[in-house]
Amino acid sequence: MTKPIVGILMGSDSDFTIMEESSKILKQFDVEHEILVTSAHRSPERTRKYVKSAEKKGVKILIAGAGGAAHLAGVLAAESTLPIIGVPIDSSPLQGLDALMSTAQMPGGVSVATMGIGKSGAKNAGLLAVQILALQDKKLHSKLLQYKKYQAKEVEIKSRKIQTAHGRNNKD
Ligand code: RP5
Repeated sequence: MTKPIVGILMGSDSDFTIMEESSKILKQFDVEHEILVTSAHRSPERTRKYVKSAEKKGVKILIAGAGGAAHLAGVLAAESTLPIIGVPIDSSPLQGLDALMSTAQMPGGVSVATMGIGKSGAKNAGLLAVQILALQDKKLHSKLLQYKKYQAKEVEIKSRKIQTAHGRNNKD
């Protein structure tokens, strides 16, 4: 196995169904990554140790998903100069709004790129990681161009299906 360039962290195993969306995108673009559970609050020492070891082994970007009073991304940003992408998870009674605020409202001087709440946020976190890496990687850049083309084609196909069904409805 080659070395991971992206680390996907999450505060609890209960976040995995959301955070696997980041992993799916990275797999789609053949970006080596590792996944682990570590918590800013429940395992602060493990979190700190991981950041230091990740930097040493060549990880370039960290994605952090957490719910509730979500501080995982912020703590990683405090401990590291790597780009940190935060994903707010809708795991609390406040449905992720608390996590969104906690992740986004960082003090000036400590930067976290905060995605939207939940699955689409996790997907976009993976995509943003790919886009950052593509700045230095032509192959990845051309895969991104293909991805966008495919996505635009899919919209056309969906539109055609709706238009066809609508045409049928009009004749009924
Ligand atoms: C947060 O608390 C985790 O990121 C998770 O979203 C939430 C609930 O964790 P569990 O109680 O399910 O372990 O720290």
